[in-house]
Amino acid sequence: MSLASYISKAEEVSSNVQAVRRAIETYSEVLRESLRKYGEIVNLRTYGRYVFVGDIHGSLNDLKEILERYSREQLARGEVALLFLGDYIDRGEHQLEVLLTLLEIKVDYPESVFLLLGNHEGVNMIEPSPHDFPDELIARYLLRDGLEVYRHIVEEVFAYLHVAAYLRDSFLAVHGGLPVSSYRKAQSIREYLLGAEDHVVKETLIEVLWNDPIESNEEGRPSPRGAGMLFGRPVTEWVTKTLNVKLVIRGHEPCIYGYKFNHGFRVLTLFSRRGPPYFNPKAAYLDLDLSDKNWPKYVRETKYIHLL
Ligand SMILES: [Mn+2]
Repeated sequence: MSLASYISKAEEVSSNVQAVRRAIETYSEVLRESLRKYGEIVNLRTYGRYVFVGDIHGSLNDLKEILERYSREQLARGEVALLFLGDYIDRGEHQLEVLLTLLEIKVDYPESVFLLLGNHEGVNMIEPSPHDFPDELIARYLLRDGLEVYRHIVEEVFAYLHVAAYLRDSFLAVHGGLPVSSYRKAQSIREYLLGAEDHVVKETLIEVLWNDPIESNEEGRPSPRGAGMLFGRPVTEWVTKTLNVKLVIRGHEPCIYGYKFNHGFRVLTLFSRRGPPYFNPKAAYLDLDLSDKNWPKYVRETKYIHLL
């Protein structure tokens, strides 16, 4: 059965505020367990297919088109792992349904589905980028219940999302980009992405969620977004060499064709929703088969990039 069937489950849950409250408790338990088992930086199996999906921003139609192409059986057998790169909410018309659909799939297949944190999924230590998610919830459940559901989602769901996915010799996936401040200093991937071995440094996490690549030989410069940095080619060079990865996969930036490459095909951006307010005519996701030894070449040739 296609994964798009989870959309009707999400619609059913969202139609009743009590059902949403109960579902959030279940999601929170499943996400906490995933975080306990895999850590902030998910390290997965070294074989099989990985499907990377970029920003959805509340676009249920685009998500549906992607989910229709995969089945519950593929997740159950561990043939396919789904990695979502964050920014499920903000701006779209069906932010809650998008979020609930992904969480329902996670509940059923916790070892085959991973949700990364986006800059819009603000956790307690980071102010969410101004987003209209509370407005959607208030319009649906009215002021008191709407704000309560919002608070529960931030504290019980967003707080337990993974920050990155990493597979040595293969890829590193984050929402925004590569931090400039911890580059060349860090002794481990955790220190590089989270700032320290035993806690999370807010400034470094902000960079992971907000940074964008820039085609430049400088290390970095402040981002015009007002948060995070633009990271240059030397940062990508250091990361691919030191952390031993061939490809950095990230979302965060709208692209006309749904994807773009930077830094000599070593940074791939995926944007997986179409239309206003970004007006990109195409959206894209990546279906990577790691059993194929030539996968980096096929990614460059866009053989593994699928368009909507
Ligand atoms: Mn973003």
